[in-house]
Amino acid sequence: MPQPHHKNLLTSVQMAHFVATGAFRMDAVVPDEMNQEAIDVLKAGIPGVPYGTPLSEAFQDSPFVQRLVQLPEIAGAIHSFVGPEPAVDHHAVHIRRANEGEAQNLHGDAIIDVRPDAFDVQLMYYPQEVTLEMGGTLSVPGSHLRRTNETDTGRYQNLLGQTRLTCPPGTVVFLHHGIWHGGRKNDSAIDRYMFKIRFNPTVRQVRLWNTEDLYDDQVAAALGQSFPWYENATGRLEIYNRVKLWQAITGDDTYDPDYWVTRVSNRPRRVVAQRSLNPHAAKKEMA
Ligand SMILES: O=C(O)CCC(=O)C(=O)O
Repeated sequence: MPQPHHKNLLTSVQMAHFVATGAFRMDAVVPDEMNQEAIDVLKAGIPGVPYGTPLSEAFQDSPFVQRLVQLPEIAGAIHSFVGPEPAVDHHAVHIRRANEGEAQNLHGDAIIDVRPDAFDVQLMYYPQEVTLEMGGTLSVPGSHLRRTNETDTGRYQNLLGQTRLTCPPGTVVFLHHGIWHGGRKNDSAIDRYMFKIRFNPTVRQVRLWNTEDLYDDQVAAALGQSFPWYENATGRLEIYNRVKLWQAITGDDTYDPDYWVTRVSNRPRRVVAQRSLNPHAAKKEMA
């Protein structure tokens, strides 16, 4: 895959937004002529790709998908999240049928995966306009670092602050692998299509985006945001988890705007005790 131009990489503020919310949305980023073609391509099905195939070698039989991932803004975002030459984990065409009468429960797309310093990203491409009736993907901002297992989140309904995607044609949403999400009930007369690819990084995810604004105040503001479904106390853990992830992907483990990580990792080494800490030596000192 050609290296994306610097200007197509995400900024630090955009990356911080992703680290805080678990999602990044690019409205109408795919041109209309591709969106027009897409439904027929997705209806025909996208041939399988063996797990772990490097992106540049994947989708040899799917020129449409190759064009999709090579669009400069999309290539720039993929590079920013997972770096050059990620591996394709899997891909799928998701269809919510017209008036199908069912919704998916909330779920994450893998077993518990709490890597604190790495993540997979899922590209979701919506070729059509998605209206509220069409059952756009439900997702829960800020849920991606919470430790729950795959479909167990299905017991939760209607979390405060959840979002249901409505979007113009050609929208791409990138999701952190852990985010709670689910396709909603399609109450419209139109089948709703979405194409998803999950990418695994093959390099350490450190400073893969445009870092010119690394210490912009808006980075701290993005990382510190809360969401209405968070508990007063446990919600703070999400901020802690995010800062840990941000430290890992920036390579700066001193960055901690509200000192949550600093507090709980504070283990000073300097000993100022008057007497020796070795009990045998201490006995001798007493004698
Ligand atoms: O169809 C959708 O909106 C979401 C489907 C999905 O992400 C899934 O099945 O994991």
